[in-house]
Amino acid sequence: MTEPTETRSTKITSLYSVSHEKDADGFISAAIVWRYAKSKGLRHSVVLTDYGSFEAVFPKVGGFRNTLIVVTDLGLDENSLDTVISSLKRATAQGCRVVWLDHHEWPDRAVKSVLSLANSPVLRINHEYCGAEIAFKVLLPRDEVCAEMAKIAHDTDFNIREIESASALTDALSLTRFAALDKGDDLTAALMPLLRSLAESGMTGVWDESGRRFRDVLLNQRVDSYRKERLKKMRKALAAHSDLEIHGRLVRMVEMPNGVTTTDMGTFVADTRNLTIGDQQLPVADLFVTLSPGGMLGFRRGRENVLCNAAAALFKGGGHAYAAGGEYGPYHDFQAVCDDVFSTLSKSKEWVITLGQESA
Ligand SMILES: [Mn+2]
Repeated sequence: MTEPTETRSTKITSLYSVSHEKDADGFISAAIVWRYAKSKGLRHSVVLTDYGSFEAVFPKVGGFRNTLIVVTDLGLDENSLDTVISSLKRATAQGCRVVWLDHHEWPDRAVKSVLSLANSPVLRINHEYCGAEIAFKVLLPRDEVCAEMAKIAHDTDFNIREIESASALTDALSLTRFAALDKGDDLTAALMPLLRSLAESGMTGVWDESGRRFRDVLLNQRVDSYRKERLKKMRKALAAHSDLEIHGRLVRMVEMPNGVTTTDMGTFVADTRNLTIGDQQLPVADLFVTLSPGGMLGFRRGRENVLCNAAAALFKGGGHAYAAGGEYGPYHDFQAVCDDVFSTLSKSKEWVITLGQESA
């Protein structure tokens, strides 16, 4: 790749970073991009966003000049393609250059549209790595601080959970996000102090490895109480679960409490130690379905005998075989939704992996 800061006719003077607000991967990607901007002496600004909010971010970019626009850990789908591309076209006509680094699924049309932008756009999509690993490899492959952060992002993005600081950072981001949503605060602003420390000094800037705690005492306390509260909520939600065996697979539905992520709930119910309710021991479900307060459905699996994405496709959604999301819509009665979801799942066998197909 030619240096992103050089274009034929103009000199890039600043960098605008757009990254995923949802998790540690997007957050760490933003920290890596920030370090890159610093290393090149570029003025830097950043916005964290999510799918469905591109319309609030990209049109602004259309007014930029001589700016390197770096998008990380976000895919471009059909829904927002036209808005995003028309803004980027205006930007590149004014001397901007686009670098887009991601690991999600992209429709062909989106790939072609980004690659057809002026000023030699860089587009790297690789499903083997998380977003932060790609940012590290492409932008600052010799930076030790970025190397460590990319490892941490990998641990949380692939839900490996072997690195304590990775889980802690994920929880710190979740609690800040839930608090910002609650108060109507701007999330990028709420996360800026943490992001700045991370970009400046890497993980050691925010996390004390020997004390196994955040350096920010208040943040550390907030993470502790968030975890206690979350555990209580998850236990309560699980106690009110609804089970049904469909096509020989145990399907379990749980109503998501506020302030808990689907990934956390999915990890909680996959661990048999959490499945004792009173003197009853629940089996791990094959397919696990969460219903969020807004009527969104999450799909996770306890065994590799079901396809989460195929189940989610029955509810206007999709994703991976091991994790997917769909939509139910507004609801009042949890049990009525369960009956409805169970009935839809009974009518299709697409989501069931039958014997002999399991390795496929
Ligand atoms: Mn990611």
